[in-house]
Amino acid sequence: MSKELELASKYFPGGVNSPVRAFKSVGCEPPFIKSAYGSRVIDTNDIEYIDYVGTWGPAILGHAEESVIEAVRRKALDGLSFGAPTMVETELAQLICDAFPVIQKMRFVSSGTEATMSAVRLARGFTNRPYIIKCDGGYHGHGDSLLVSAGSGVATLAIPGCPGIPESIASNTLVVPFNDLEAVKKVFETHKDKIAAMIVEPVCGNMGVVNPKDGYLQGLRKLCDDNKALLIFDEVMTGFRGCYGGVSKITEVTPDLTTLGKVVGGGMPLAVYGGRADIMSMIAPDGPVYQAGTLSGNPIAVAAGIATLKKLKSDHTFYLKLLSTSEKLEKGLLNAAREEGIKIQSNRYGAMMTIFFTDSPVTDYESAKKSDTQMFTKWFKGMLKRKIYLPPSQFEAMFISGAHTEADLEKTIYMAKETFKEIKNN
Ligand code: KE4
Repeated sequence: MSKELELASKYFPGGVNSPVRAFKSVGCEPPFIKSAYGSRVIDTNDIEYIDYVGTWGPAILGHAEESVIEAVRRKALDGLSFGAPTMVETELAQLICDAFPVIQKMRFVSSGTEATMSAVRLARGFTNRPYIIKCDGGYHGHGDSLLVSAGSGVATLAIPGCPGIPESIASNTLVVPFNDLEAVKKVFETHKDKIAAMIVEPVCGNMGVVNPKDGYLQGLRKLCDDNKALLIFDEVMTGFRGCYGGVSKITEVTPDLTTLGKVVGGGMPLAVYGGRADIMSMIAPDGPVYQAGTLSGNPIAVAAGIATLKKLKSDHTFYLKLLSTSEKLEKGLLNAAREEGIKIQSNRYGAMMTIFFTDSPVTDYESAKKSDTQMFTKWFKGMLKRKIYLPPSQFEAMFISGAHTEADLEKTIYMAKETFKEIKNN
């Protein structure tokens, strides 16, 4: 065990502050990162990697982007936190409403988990109904209601996703397969007037990237309308990842509530839930649904978010270049695998992508789980050895940033060829 991991493990479970960072699913030790810039991260042994984790999505501009760093530095000089309203929060809210017309009113919180947890409580408070529908393999943070697993069968109530979650809470969540409108229809028929909302990643990122089938999101909108339930788009990962807005903008499907995180905070602890003003008016102090936070809307985090969104908004070629880079990488990896006779699938939404080690299309969690995770592990280790830092799980997404250069892509694809050559024979 590395000396860093050994010491950290004295203080933190697994030596980490979020489980995926421990690299357990790829059976190797994580490098401890000491700094990052652009498309690179540098570990405590001064090894520099081309980074496709991007701190799990926030680093869309690349790490330590100068306008974001300068905004944080300057704001910090004014003091770190006041626990009082500030005008910078209003400025960020205006930017968010401009990018997400489906968000009329919002509340800032400090993590995506807080955002989805609050959105679920709000949906239950607004509809006065107990049940929530989520998709099998969908991840919405570690709130009790959403950290659940599919029960047996399709329309049954969920079971706790881990110890510590009471059956009484888990059983208020219904789990359906992603991309299966019939299953959602059946759940509404079985529990008609008890369903407050369906929460969905409109493009999944946590079973690996899985895109919605044509008509799926539109179908969810209709089923929720027909059953007077709310539709919640969890865009914590997809927000600003495929355009200067969300999947709701691209598909023109309007959710009642949206959650955001990651990019919107520019790498600082900031997330958002918001949507229809009539629903948000239920939130204290305007309404009876309580939600609060000491560091909610923290001015330093807000300054990072403002700088990030302003940078994304001001460069009209940003997304054109980002999507072209992402497409080139995807094509290069597919060709490299094909040349070595290794069967992979690639699912991509904008600048987030997953390479699945399977020869059949991945359209939901069941098909994602058919991937050869041992082959994924060999791929991951081979690329890490070649200084390419990938997400340490088959069921996560690679994130490409505006800082990834042609040279980064060429090196990544070259190293992928070397790795595919190496792993095909053993
Ligand atoms: P956080 O509480 O980690 O800020 O956000 C939870 C969350 C909510 N919704 C979606 C769609 C998410 O992807 C996430 C968090 N994503 C994971 C990566 N798959 C964060 C990485 C981690 O858990 O360390």
